[in-house]
Amino acid sequence: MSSTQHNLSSFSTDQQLSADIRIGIVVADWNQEITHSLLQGAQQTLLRAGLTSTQIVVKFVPGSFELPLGAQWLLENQQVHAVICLGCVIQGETPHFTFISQAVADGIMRLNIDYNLPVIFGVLTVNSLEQAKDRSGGMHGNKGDEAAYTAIRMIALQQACEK
Ligand code: RBF
Repeated sequence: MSSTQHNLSSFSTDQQLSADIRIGIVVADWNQEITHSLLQGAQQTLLRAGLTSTQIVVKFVPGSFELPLGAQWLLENQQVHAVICLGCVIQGETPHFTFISQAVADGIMRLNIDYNLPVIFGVLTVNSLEQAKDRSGGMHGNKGDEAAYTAIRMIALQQACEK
């Protein structure tokens, strides 16, 4: 997702969703400068796809480690058809980067399977703040935007498979 070769930020929004669709977004406040830009990108994309703000539920958690539990609460209580998880983990001098990134990826994958609904991994795992900026509205697009697009595609796929 986050590479120089692969940038979905210039996708087309021809996939229109029905009026009863609700999408949750969980945002980690850690590295807020980055994650709130990811949120802006995701919200813009959902609105462009035809959702209204009442169809989008946004909740904040302290850090990326808390994203899976926040997503689970949305799935349990907010009747959402998908959840987008947005975070930014920056490589530091401690092994925290590896533990947090792995835990979040595992937790989010588990939710996908357990709830049979799309839970989107919109977490930047980068070496520097610079790389994070490039991917949250900079030269490599906005991965929040791409995460929202992925949610829309997966909801549409699920609906197509159910027909
Ligand atoms: N949360 C993030 O979302 N991104 C980070 O880069 C990040 N780095 C952390 C580094 C350390 C040393 C610690 C202790 C926490 C970090 N967290 C980070 C917060 C983490 O996701 C979580 O909120 C806390 O560990 C509380 O469970």
